[in-house]
Amino acid sequence: MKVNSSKLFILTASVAALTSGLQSCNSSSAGSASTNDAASKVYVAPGKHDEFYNIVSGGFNGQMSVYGIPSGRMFRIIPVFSQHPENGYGFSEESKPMLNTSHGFVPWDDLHHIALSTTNGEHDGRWAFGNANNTPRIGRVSLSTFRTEEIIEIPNSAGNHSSPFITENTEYVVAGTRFSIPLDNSNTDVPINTYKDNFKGTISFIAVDQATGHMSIDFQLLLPGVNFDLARAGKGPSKDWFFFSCYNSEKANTLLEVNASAKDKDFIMAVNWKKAQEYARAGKGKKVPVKYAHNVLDEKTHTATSTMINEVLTLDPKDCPDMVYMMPCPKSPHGTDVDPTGEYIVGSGKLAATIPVFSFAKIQQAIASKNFDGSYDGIPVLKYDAVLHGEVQKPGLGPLHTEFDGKGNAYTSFFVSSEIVKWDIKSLKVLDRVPTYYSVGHLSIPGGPTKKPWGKYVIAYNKITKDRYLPTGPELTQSAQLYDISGEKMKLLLDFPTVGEPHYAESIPASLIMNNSKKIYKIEENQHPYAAKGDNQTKVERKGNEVHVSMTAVRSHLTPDNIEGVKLGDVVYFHVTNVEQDWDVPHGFAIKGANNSEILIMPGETQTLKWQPDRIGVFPFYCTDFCSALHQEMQGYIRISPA
Ligand code: CUK
Ligand code: CUA
Repeated sequence: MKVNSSKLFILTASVAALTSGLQSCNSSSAGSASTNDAASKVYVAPGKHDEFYNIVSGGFNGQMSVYGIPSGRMFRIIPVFSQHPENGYGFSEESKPMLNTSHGFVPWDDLHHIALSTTNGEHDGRWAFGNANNTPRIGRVSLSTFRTEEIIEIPNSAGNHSSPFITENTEYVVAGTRFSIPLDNSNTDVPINTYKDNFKGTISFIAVDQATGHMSIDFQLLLPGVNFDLARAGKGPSKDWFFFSCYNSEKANTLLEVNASAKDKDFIMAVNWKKAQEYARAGKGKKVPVKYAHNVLDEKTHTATSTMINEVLTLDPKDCPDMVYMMPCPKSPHGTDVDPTGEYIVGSGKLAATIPVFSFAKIQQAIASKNFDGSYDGIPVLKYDAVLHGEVQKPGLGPLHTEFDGKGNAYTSFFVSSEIVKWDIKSLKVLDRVPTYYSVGHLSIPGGPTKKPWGKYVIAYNKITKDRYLPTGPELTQSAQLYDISGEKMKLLLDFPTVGEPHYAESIPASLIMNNSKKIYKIEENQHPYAAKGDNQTKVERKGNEVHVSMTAVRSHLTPDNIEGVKLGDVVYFHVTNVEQDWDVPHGFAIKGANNSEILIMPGETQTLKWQPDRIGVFPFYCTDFCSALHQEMQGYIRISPA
């Protein structure tokens, strides 16, 4: 926030005040569509569907959420790294192991980036990946069930920000550490000011099984102690490469501006991942001891299991020539984005007054000529001028992230000057600019990071909303803004508030979701050990001081609904199976005094609520989800007697 000078803010704010007054009579100069025009473009009539599904990161909320575009309506919150009492995620016995880590149970995180799976560089609607920034992890959400199916922890990492970006066919998801640290298996109790000697950066390449989506860390690159910020894989001609922005090339252990921004340029690191993969296969790597959790949801039992893994294969660029190169990039690059053709790589130096655009063809020539600009910790540095396609001059202040419309245009967000700037990738000419309200972070164009953007809209995710909404206490909502980019000039259509702090988001056509969506879990396929697939299978079983209740839920009763024979000191597990035949009738279950949430059970599945009664008495339980006219009748009692 330091760089967002108040003067600038006042400037944008007054432009905003001006435009809101003028927008209906003078739309083009303000970048806003006229009110009627805008309303008709975002209006989705009752009963009609949105054109795109926008999967938005929840920031410090630790979830993803799903919005309709162009309406901006929120459809669903998908918990990934945070417990979610609404559906019992992270509370039910089945889902708790999903949040296990080498540090134990970690029920919160900070999710910044979404990566939707692609095939041949185009969205395929299979999975959404998200990163945990704080306790390094990657989560994978199924886009057919909208559930988190897998979470893998990343060892030798601290601040998993440069993640989870994917290769063209979702072969790999990457995880680059923001904080360099002493590696897990080294002496980690070192003075912080020995950073330069003891701290390392790493990038993990996580292989994705194409049939199941299951992730495994294939190898990890051991790199200089810079801060990796963001990344993008190449596509088309550059598809074997990955590009990572890095700041703090000074390797300072305190990032007061004088330290971290002392140098004129930081780097974008180019990694030939195909080559890295070959080195890994050829035995060039070294297995090192680490400890990390790998949590997978079983399809048949809907139960997550957590496995601890004890080693990782590391590759050192010193042993692997022609694998990693550094490209100088003006000051503190944040985003690095690759255009749909795969030829242009756009850097965004937060503290630079230009947008550098690199050419993949030139990078290849520079590597072939071996005419380097020295090396950085043994990694060859390419000459800036040799790899540069050109710079967009004076585009705005504080460039962060760039998206593409597939028509040769790039759209870059400017945090400090609160605007989106549209420019031509080939000529580097600025074509248009519109204000955002205010301090925009990421942008998202449907299909924007793929080979085939759908174009049509750009969505800005803003950090600050100031006067856009009535204050809800000192905490205002974060928000998104939708702009029409179908014409030459961008036009603001809609503001919509978001849940949590949105960072990156991706949109795909609703049809992709419709085709892949899973509607029902077949009860015949339910292999949960405590499933009761009909009232005749319900039971109350004692195992020592554990009492397992196999219960059914169906409109409009819970069976059994009178439970006795349980004593204080027992631990009760309510295993509730929803035996509905209709796909859209979930039931809930909650009990008085439980230090837990409810559970929400989809038709065909079994979910378990654990409860330790704290006193003698008769306790009511009930269905929490209004499921039929006899919903209130879905209730029962459990009696707790003295031990
Ligand atoms: S970051 Cu949020 S505005 Cu964490 Cu991708 Cu750039
Ligand atoms: Cu079942 Cu309400």
